Amino acid sequence: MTVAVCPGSFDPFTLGHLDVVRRASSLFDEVVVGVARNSAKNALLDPETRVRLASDAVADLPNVRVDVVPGLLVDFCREVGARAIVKGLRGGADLDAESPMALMNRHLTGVETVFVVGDQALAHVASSMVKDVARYGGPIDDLVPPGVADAVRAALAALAA
Ligand code: COD
Repeated sequence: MTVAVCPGSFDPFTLGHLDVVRRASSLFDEVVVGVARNSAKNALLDPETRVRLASDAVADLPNVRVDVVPGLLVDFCREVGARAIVKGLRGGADLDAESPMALMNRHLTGVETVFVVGDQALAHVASSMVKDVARYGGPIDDLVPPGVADAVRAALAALAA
């Protein structure tokens, strides 16, 4: 059985992420969506909320589950028996950002990274932009799976209170 990990901050989980996970689920027997910490980013949503929202979004994919990555991604991959990490590309900038991570992860344990090109119709969708649009009261409901927009607005409101 081939297992792959789809990692990300997922702060929040978007339709772009869902597109990548769907593609991975058609390539591997089992896919574990790994909610991880990116030390370069300050998360808006807590890990439990990110796991819940991602789990709801992938509920119709029987070979996909969601879990927290507590530390290094390569350790998590080893723990779940993953042969590959799957990442999504929106364009050249993503490849530039992802290549050093893929090389570092391979250096650490030999795990390979597989890149899938995402749906061009979602190439503008990024968690950071979704949060920014929401922060200024813009509509984000058609950029994220059901339930995510409300959670983002609630977290932003709590931050402002
Ligand atoms: N279309 C296609 N792909 C997309 C889209 C879209 N619209 N939106 C996002 N993606 C892809 C991104 O390119 C990325 O591959 C993935 O989805 C996740 O994106 P984010 O933004 O949620 O997650 P990142 O980039 O912040 O994730 C970085 C990690 C958390 C995976 C990384 O920091 C990590 O591995 N952390 C764990 C600790 C560790 O091992 N660090 C060393 C890493 S070398």
